[in-house]
Amino acid sequence: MTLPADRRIAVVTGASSGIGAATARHLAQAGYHVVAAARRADRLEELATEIGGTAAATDVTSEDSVAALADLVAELSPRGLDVLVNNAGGAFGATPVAQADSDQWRRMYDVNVIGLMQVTRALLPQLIATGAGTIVNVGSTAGRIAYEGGAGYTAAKHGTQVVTETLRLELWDQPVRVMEIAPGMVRTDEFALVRFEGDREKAEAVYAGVAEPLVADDVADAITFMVTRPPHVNFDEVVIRPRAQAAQHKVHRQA
Ligand code: 8X3
Repeated sequence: MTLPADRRIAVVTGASSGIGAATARHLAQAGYHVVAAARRADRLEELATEIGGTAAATDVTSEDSVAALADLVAELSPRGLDVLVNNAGGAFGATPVAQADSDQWRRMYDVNVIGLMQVTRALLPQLIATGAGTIVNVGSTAGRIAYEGGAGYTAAKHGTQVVTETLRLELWDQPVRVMEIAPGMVRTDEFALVRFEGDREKAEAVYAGVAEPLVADDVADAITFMVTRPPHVNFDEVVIRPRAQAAQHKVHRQA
């Protein structure tokens, strides 16, 4: 299928749940044809049907899989790609450095940094081709600070941040904006559960007593605002937290 030449198109990675799925919905609402990319094909099909987009079963850590995603985008939109939201990422484990699990650290670097690079590298020519491409990398407040037990994740998310900054410098003369959104405490179905390997009690404790953590829709709403500004307007970085989180360790919790 080829989209009409005037149809704007966006790719969202990690679109099977949480911030990615919400962003896919919000961008579709804003008029984009959304290519929802993630590993879990069944969830993507459902989402794609709901939003009238395209499902793309993709593992961002695999170069072949990412090449197939780029081919799919080229087929859908020969004129190029308008928006790329690099959202695929995650935290695995929360152990102190002294007990760190090397495989968890590798997986975090792989998805939060290398995966983001691979998707960006593959889709960049298509972003340039439209004459007004936008990249939004989903970082984290974990890419700004340090916290106990967080080093594997904070190191990876600092990586996301610095790759974003580097790319903006490298693309200074190209028609592509490079933005980062860095969310703090966002309550999603999976982030904390994945981090604590399915331990519901530990996952719940992250949000305990916080009346209103951010939800995925809040972040998706901000991303949609950022990408729908005129093409010369670049949000270098947006840090977004719930009001109850004044700083990483300063969280208002009710008993
Ligand atoms: C999620 C923010 O506080 O869990 O990216 O590191 S935090």
